[in-house]
Formats: sequence, C-alpha cells, structure tokens
Amino acid sequence: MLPVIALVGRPNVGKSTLFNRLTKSRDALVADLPGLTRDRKYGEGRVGEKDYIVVDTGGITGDEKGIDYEMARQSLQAVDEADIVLFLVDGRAGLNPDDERLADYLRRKEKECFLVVNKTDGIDPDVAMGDFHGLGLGAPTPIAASHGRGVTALIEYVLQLVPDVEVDKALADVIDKSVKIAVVGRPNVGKSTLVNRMLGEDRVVVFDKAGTTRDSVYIPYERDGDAYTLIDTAGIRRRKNIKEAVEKFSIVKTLQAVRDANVVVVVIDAREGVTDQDLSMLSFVMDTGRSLVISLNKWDGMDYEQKERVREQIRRKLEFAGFARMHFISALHGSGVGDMYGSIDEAYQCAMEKWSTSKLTRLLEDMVADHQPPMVSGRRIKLRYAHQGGSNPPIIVVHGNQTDSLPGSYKRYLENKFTQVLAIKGTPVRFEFRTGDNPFEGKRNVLTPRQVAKKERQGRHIQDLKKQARKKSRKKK
Ligand SMILES: Nc1nc2c(ncn2[C@@H]2O[C@H](COP(=O)(O)OP(=O)(O)OP(=O)(O)O)[C@@H](O)[C@H]2O)c(=O)[nH]1
Ligand SMILES: [Mg+2]
Repeated sequence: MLPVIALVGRPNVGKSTLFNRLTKSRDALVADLPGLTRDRKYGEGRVGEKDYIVVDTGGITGDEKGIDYEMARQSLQAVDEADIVLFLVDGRAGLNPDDERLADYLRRKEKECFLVVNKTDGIDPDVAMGDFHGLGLGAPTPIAASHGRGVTALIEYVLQLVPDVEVDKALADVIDKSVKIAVVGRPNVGKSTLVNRMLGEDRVVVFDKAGTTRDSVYIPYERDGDAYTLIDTAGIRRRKNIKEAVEKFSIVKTLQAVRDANVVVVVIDAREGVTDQDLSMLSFVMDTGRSLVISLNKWDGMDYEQKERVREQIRRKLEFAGFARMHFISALHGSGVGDMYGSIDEAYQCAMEKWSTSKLTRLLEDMVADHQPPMVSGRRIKLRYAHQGGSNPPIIVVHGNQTDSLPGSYKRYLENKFTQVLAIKGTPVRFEFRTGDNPFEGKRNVLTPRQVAKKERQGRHIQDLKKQARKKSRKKK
C-alpha cells in the first residue's frame, strides 16, 4: 500500500509548487474525484524505487470562519489520512501567527509531522530557519521547492520513516494468488451492500484474520473453487454492523485500492444517473490501466422510462469505457450480482493473458496484408513485428520504420483489430509504436579508396553491359 504524504501550511508558502515538483516525474495522476473540493489534489510520486501518494491542500490559517471553516476542515482531513505531514512555512516571510496556530493543531495530532522551511533559495538557510525552531515541531528542514533544492533528500528521509506495513506472510500468499477486486464509487452508491452480496452466503472464508492491512480491508475468499480477494474501501468490517455503518468515503483508500487491484468494479447509482463524479472515477481507473467492470446499482424498482433514460445516458457518456462489461444490478436484492463474476473472471484472464511474439507478429502481418500502411514522403511505412510488453493492462508493442508518422486512423485500425482478434474484453490495452534502431541511421557511409575504385569499376562494367545490350537490340531490328 502506498504511503501518503500530505502538504499543509498557510496560503502561499509553496505547497502547490512542491506538489508539482513531487508529481512531475510521473504522469501526475491528479485525481479529480468525488468528495474532492478544489482544494485537495492527489498525485503519485516516486523517489528511487519508492512510490507514494502526495496530497496538496488549500492554504489554511487555522482561524477560518463560515465557508472558510469548511474548506479548512477539508484540508485538515488530509492530515488524518496521511502517514506523514509536511508542514510548510515561508522562509522569506518569517514566522507568522498563522504558522503558530497550525503548529499547535499539528502538535496535538499523533502524526509524523515535519517542519519544512521553503523558499530558502538565495538567502541564508540558517537565518531563515532561526525563527521556526520555537514551533515545537522539531528541527526545521530547509528546501527551495521551486528549484527542487533539498526536496529529494527530504522525501527519501521521511519515506524511510513510514513503517513497512506488517502483512502476515500467509495472508499475503493467499492474496497474491487470488483475483484482487476493488469495489469503488462515490458515496452512497451501495458499495458496502454490494461487497457483502458479492461475498455471499456460500463463500468460503480462506483466511480468518482477514483485513489486517492497515486501513483497507482485504477479504480473501473462494467462490466455486476460484480464489478472490475483495479490497473493501467502504470501511465495513463485519456483517452484523452493516446496517449501522455509515459509509466513510476516502479518496486515499480508493486510490490505494484501485492501485492494488487487478479488476475494479465501479459502482454507479442508476437512480442518480451517470454523474460527472462517476465519469472522473471511471477515467481515473482507466488511467491506471486496471481491468474494469461497471455496475449500475439500484436497478430494482425503477420504472421503464427511468431505465430508458439511464440507458440513453450510458450510450452517450460511457462510450469511452466501451471495453468494459456493464451490469444492471440490485445489490440490495442480489439480482444480477452473481453474473458479475463472469465479467470479472473474463477481465482478469484478458488482463493476464500472454501472447507469443510469433503470434502477435503473424497477426500484424495479416493486418498489414489486408490494409497497407500509407506512404510517407515517397516511402512506405514498414511494420515488422509485434511483441507483448506487459500485462494488467496488456501492452502490445509494434516495431517498424517511421512509426512516428503512422496516422492515428491506421493506429486505431491496428488497435481495434488486435483487440478484436485476441478477444480482449474488460481491460484497456496499451499500444506502443516503436521505430527500430536502424544501425545505419545517421551514419553517412564513407567509402574507403579501394571501395571507391571498386564501385567505379562496377559502374563501368554495368555501362558496358548496357551498351552491349543496346547494340544487340539494334542488330535484331
Ligand atoms: N523563491 C521561491 N519562491 C517560491 C518557492 N516555492 C514557491 N514559491 C513561490 O511562492 C508562491 C506561492 O506558491 P504556491 O505553490 O502557489 O503556494 P501554495 O502554498 O500552494 O499556496 P495556496 O495554495 O494559496 O495555499 C508562488 O509565486 C511560487 O512561485 C521557492 O522555493 N522559492
Ligand atoms: Mg496551492
């Protein structure tokens, strides 16, 4: 599970600058997810081999009232979800009463909290930090977020303090061998009800101490002899508590669960229709490349017109997730829930499938024979072979010449054809087009004097042959 680092501090101290720097090395997976105000941003970062989630929060003073109070509360919630809090202050502005108020708040939290003095570029760090020792949060660390100075060392240091999650070896083994399913969706779409339905009466609990991995609950079980693990993001632990349990929505848990899963079930409340938040959840899952099953819940008790309206919405809005199977279910009554397993299994198989290079290359050759790639400045684009570059999601790498010039329409032709012929369903497929290293590229062939002489001789010889041929044909006439 990824450690979570939250950035907090009063306005303008450089939190977003630091956030951007930390997520820069990756495609910033900036999640615009349900429950997210404009003021919290989640991204993934990496130092060395270590991945982490970083949360940017809106600046707070600790003295907010009214609407501002609500916003501040949201920022502070990020603190609760984090493993590590970086409390940023401005080394140029010096100590500020707001800093003191926030420090006070953070001191009372039992969190690993680090005091970070930003904007120390071009000033004496010791002088800049002098003010802040008194905040009672330990020795400050100087950085310059906008220049990246001190940033990597800081992150490496704090990450190493996050204790490795203690996972029972036996449990980890069981989970590893199973199909990991995350059930996600915005609040109140019925995730907990669905999770319990999916577990069902006839499940075999294969591990008694289920759910020991920090916040999210991992429930390994067997169904018809197949091994699954449900990653529960809704925070429901025991069956009997279901009724009282208030679903606690957590973006961090959602991000972590999606990342850990093989197959993600996105639950949408059919009665509410397909909302923007559902769409951002879907595109987030698609960005991670996980397999996807879409479940439209609360399908029971909807009248014909309502159902038609939702169907129409789906056609319009969910086209971009067309690779995913869709299920109309009632988690409450259980209708349609069992059928989801067929799609989950299929999506998992397809995501994990291995294809040989010879098979993929043969398919590529067939496709090229059916429909040639276009010419580019007088030369035909050549596609030579294809190989598999990864799974979950499957990656198909097509090698050739001038692949940079392949038009989008031709790429789509290949992508659709591969997906169709390999019968891939339920998982996105990634395609890469690479121009092979041509060992002669960029090197002018410089001939040695002997080669030049030889070439001339050959040239003369060819001229002679041509002359003779012309003479012959004249004689014939
Ligand atoms: N000189 C210097 N300026 C910086 C540094 N980091 C950030 N800044 C500047 O400080 C200003 C505020 O930076 P932001 O990253 O937007 O601050 P923030 O904490 O996200 O602000 P809010 O979101 O409003 O709370 C910008 O003009 C940045 O360019 C730094 O290391 N050195
Ligand atoms: Mg900001």
